[in-house]
Amino acid sequence: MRMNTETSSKHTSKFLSLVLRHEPEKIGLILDGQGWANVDELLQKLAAHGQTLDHAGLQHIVATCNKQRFALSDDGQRIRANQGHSVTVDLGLVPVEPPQWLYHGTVPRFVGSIREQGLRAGERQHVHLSLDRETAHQVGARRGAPVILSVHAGRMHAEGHVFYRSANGVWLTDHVPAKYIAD
Ligand code: HQG
Repeated sequence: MRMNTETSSKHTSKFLSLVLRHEPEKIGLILDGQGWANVDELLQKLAAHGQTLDHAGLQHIVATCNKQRFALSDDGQRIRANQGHSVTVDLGLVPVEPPQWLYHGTVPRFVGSIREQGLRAGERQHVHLSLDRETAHQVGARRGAPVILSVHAGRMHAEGHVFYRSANGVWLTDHVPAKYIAD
């Protein structure tokens, strides 16, 4: 069955997330220290691995991705993921003061462990937090019936924890100790 354009673009976008965040080696791609890949090289390597995409197609994905997962450099010659990496990259994130409360969407099976250990980054470089409950709900719903945890980010910040905001508005921190998660 032939995929329609939207499905195919979503599929390619997911594959881009995979290679730009987690497994660039899957297509022999090399990311620089800040997570950038050369666009021409990316397109060549995607094609060599059966994912044909041209410059216009790539620009379309970057522009229409609902969560603005990708950024092109000003000259358009490089691309990187805005957040979510498991490979070590320096996104040049600048510490910023968070709002008093941020939210984390998860599922019931993780809550016991989270209450004990706090929120851990796991495979990723940071714990991901959302500005509003609705977004956290969507994040949690990827795995099942969502549970939304409220994180006292203002207090964490006052007590020395560092927060960043990614280019697509996700709040990031290294670890959320359990005491900052509201009951
Ligand atoms: C859970 C998507 C047990 C945590 C989303 C989560 C987000 C623990 C899972 C972004 C734990 C990690 C990130 C602990 C955390 N014990 N479980 N101590 N601490 N967890 O995917 O936040 O579509 O790495 O609750 O929209 O779900 O990829 O993190 O369920 O922004 O752009 O461990 O990924 O964005 O899962 O999602 P993830 P996440 P993209």
